[in-house]
Amino acid sequence: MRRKMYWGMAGALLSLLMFLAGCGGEVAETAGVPPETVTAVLEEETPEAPPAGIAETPEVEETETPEAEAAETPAEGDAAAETLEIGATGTELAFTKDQLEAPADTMVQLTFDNNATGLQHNWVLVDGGRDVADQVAQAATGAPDFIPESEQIIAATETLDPGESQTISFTTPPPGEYIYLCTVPGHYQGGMWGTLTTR
Ligand SMILES: [Cu+2]
Repeated sequence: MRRKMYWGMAGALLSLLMFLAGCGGEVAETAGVPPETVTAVLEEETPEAPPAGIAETPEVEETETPEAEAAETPAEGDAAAETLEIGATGTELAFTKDQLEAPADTMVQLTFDNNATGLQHNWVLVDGGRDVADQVAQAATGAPDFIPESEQIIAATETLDPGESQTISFTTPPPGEYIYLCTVPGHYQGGMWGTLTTR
């Protein structure tokens, strides 16, 4: 009875040892994870350096400066820098001045006062001398308000009734002498003209 138990226990112990040995052998074979695998995964996740072509320097657009024009010298005061005054009085076919002077190529203001008695008058500056004034006066006869459409006219007031006044602005022509006249029929021929000298 006791012997059977011994051998039985010994057999069980042997079986246990063999089992443990077997298990240990299996664990040792499967537990080994190659370290190279982990390293390889880590290297793949490392972000790649950007290609050299992407790192281009962004172009800087040249921007216009709208302040440049605004910074120019303001033209304030230029319009009224030069003023001229002329008129007509009574029943004379004549201007109050037969000579005017002004700087050349300059914006000027001219005021024409028609203080005549019962006569319409105007003030018309032509681009030339007496010959040009003759042509304009002739063309004025049939023109509305006696002001003909003409490239030979530099500046003109309207034809004003007695007591009316008008101020006009215009750019004076290059240095020279230019005829001004009244184009109401018969007035230029009666002597209503003068000379503007620009310097
Ligand atoms: Cu007149």
